Amino acid sequence: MTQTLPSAAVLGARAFAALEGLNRFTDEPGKLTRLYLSPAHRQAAEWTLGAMEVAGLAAHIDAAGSVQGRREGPVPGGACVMIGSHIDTVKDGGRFDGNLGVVAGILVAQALRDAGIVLPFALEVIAFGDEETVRFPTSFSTSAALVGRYDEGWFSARDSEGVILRDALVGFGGDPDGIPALARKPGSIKAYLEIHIEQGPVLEAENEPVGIVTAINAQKRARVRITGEAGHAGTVPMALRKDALTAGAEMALALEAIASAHENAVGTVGVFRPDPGATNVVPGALDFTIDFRAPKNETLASMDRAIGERFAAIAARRGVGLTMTPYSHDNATPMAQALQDALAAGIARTGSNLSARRLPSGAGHDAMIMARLCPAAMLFVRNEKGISHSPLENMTEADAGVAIRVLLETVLELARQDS
Ligand code: HGY
Ligand code: MN
Ligand code: MN
Repeated sequence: MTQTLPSAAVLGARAFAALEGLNRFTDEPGKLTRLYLSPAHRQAAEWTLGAMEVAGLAAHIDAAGSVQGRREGPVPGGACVMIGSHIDTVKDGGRFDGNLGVVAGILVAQALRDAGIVLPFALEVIAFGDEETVRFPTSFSTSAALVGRYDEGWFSARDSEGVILRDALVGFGGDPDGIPALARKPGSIKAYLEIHIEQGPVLEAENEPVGIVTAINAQKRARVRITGEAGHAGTVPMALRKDALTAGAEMALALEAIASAHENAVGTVGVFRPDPGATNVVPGALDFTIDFRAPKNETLASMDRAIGERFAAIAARRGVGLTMTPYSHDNATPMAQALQDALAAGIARTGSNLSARRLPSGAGHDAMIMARLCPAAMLFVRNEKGISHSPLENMTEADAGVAIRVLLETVLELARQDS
């Protein structure tokens, strides 16, 4: 019996119920911390696999730890429309970042199956596992595997406990040797679609539940190590110190000034670890990270030069050693125009009161990696005060439902275009 498609309200309720289940899995009870290849990631991947199977998808956990689900189209092995996002989180993160997009894909597959709708292409849903790259110094490694851009050097990357990625992957049940075979052929994915909370203030300020992403900002990250001289906090005169921490602090403020001086740019020092980290010891070394972003590649390049020059000058004046190790760099990535327009059609079919507001993304997403292989597009959903990467991250069930209904209508729009 063919049913009608579920309403936005029903889809929102289903999404929040599913997120309740998925977000039980954390590495830090009382917080949502689910890092790549952790025990909680494994549990969440198995939960996701089960949810995909209930929705009628043939599912498996792949060699890199992503969960892939597929419903065949008329031509077995034919091209697919892929809906995806990530189920790894930052430390003490929010419930919706990434997770919403995966649940949305599963609910779209379930709704189409329940309505007896046969698409002219295969439908895939994917739950990436290393989008946040919080644990290892990688760069969107699981979506990179799918587009054939996996960096073999990542296998020897170490987390803050010294665990090597290759060992963690094998322990998770992944297969380092199976990663090259994950790469999809050009043309095998017709479209990659991702729903994601905006993580910014625009949609809420304009009272819009959803918006279409035009482009994803360029971003670069690096690990920085300062080496000075450890000493007795009570006896080393200030003029004779080679204090690694204060040198790094001056560099952090320099990054802040450089980012503030470049149009729509941002710069962040998120990790700051002095060594040995004792109250009465002048820090002899410091490890910290820099993350900087801008809408234009040339702006990012100008910031990169300024950072290199300023950090070197600070290190020279203070007589400390400086090592900068870039580990992630992605150019600004425009979203496919035709898919943006398909999302606009999906919005129009969902509600005449909705506008197809288009806006850029300051946050990075797997969509920027998928765009190296296939047309990619994102639908942003309003979230409370734009707060994200925080336990305060929040959104409404109603908005989740509207977004998933838009995604459903967009897939049907692509089917109409294909027929
Ligand atoms: O950092 C980011 O932009 C994303 O949340 N990984
Ligand atoms: Mn995300
Ligand atoms: Mn995130």
